[in-house]
Amino acid sequence: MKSFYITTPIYYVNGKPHIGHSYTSVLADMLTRYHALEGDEVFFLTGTDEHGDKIARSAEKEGTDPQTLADRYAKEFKVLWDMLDVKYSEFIRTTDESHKQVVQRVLQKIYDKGDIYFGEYGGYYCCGCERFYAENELEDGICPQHKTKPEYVKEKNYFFKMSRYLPWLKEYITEHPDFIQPSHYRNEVLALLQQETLEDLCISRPKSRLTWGIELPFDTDYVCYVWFDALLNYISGIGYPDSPCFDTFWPHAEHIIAKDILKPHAIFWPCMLASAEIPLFKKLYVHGYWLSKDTKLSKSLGNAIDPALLINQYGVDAIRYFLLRDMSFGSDANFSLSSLASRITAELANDIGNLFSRTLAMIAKYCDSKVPQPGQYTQHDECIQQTILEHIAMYKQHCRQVAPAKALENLVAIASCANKYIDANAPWTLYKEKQEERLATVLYLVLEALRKLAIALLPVVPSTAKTMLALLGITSPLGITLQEEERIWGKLPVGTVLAPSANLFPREQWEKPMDLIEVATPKEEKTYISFEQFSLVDMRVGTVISATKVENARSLLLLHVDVGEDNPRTILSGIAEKYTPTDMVGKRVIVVVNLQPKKIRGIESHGMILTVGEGNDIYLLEPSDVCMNGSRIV
Ligand code: ME8
Repeated sequence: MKSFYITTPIYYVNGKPHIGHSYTSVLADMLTRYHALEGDEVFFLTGTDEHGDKIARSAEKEGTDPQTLADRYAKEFKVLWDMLDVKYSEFIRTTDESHKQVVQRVLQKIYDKGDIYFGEYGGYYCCGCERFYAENELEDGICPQHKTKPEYVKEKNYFFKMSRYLPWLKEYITEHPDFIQPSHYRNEVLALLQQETLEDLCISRPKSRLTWGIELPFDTDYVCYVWFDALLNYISGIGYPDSPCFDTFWPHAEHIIAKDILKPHAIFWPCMLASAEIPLFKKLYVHGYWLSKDTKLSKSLGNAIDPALLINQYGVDAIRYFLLRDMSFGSDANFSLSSLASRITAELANDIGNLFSRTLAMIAKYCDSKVPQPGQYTQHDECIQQTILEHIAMYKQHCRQVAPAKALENLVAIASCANKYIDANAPWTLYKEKQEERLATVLYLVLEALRKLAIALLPVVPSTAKTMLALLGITSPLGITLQEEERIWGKLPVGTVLAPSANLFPREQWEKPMDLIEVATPKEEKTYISFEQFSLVDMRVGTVISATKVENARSLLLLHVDVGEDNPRTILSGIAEKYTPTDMVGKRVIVVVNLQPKKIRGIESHGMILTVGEGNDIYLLEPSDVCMNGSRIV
């Protein structure tokens, strides 16, 4: 029995999952289901990346602690994976105790062998990416991913001697052309390795700046850099170092990621493994971005689409199918509701759905709802049979090579081949002319094509494919396999009683009014509130009387604001990356005064200052000078 181990990135817990995350996870799920149908022993690992600056800052901004934030979003991911029928073997969270132990163990091992040293470093730090940038990597001083200005940070830290392993890595990637796929990403990595600007990797953060991380086992004043911690999930999640599961699956590890995190996976991770004397993973598969109007869908850019709304409108299988079918693996794809609707209408409803319903209707009408006994195949029949077998073989090859869109192309081709075969052979005429044997042969051939199609669709649209199989009289999952399906023909037993008809992809579902779905598009992401609800928000004009920085909280200022009451209000505001205390004194602000008081860092905050943006790109909303303190905003 072969083993198959697939991973997705572990996602950050600073926001809800969107279509981009859904794509990677649905793809990993499809491949897992595919390999299981091939008889392989499978393991699918996914999870959440919960430490680091980004999460600490998000928690601070939301007025909560990082663990609570992580718990909330880890749950959101799990709920979505359930909705999307994504069946992982293990969901790892980097705050799991077992993961922390693995991280500390590996750090100690690398430290003991002399691959970690202490030094000083200055660089441009992008919190969104959780990494330092060299000046020449920035575009006009701006992070190319997040379009924000990184801050210059200089501090003493621990460094991993990555440079020691780079020549080996370059040679390995050169000699193993399949290691990183598709090949343009491999070339990108080789170009990076060629530049020789790669430095050792800073793998710590001083606790004076960040406490939300795994403590270094050799210096308790520091926590581990989040990427070093996160990448190790791929081995801690299967029980490194001594679980049999690790021995079984690690040699077969295949990672799926998008191009945003190519460098950590293609460079940091192999070097970390080499240093820790752990064998390299098998493959790295890199896909492009889902875009909305040519811009990457992302939490931080605020244009993310809520998959739950799409699932409610179109059904889970239609969404899975669309994602896998519409992105050519390795390239970017544009997400739009019109491409979604046209793809699923054309292929799921028309080609595949229609084929099922018309065939079953004919079996009911002409064959008493039973699988007929075929007669002799003509040369044309044999040719069609051969074409279908070839499509199954190609489908399997594309699945093994992680080319989902191409794999699905082969399945659509089976449906269209069968539809054309029906049209060419006109079973309704054969029935009228009482050519019973020919009628039975034609319909049997189509039913066998349907059986193969349904099995091959199991990894893609699991619940619809199960329904398809049930319609064909195959109700038990036992014995369903894809093995040999590119060679054998005629497994559908003659005499099986079939369902009279089927409406597998009810088009009314996605042709109903689009209002619901419009809510999911970026600009109108939120649902409406009533006028009465809005009028409950009490916003007042105020003036900042005093301002101080909150200790150990990078983004927080403690303000006292006069909002026309007897005493100034104490308000904590996450604006310290943009505004200094001196900037703030005397500033006119708009304050939500009836927000429930909240304790942050031991200080109770009694209101919220209105701002636009985030991080160091945040701006205060300032009222006109003529407005008195305490005036209500209506
Ligand atoms: O990077 N198109 O987490 P993350 C396609 N925690 N895929 C997308 C996408 C888009 N627009 N947006 C996100 C992290 N993805 C780290 C990973 S792994 C050890 C640590 C998918 O929440 C895609 O798989 O930012 C991408 O690589 C991943 O989500 C990034 O998720």
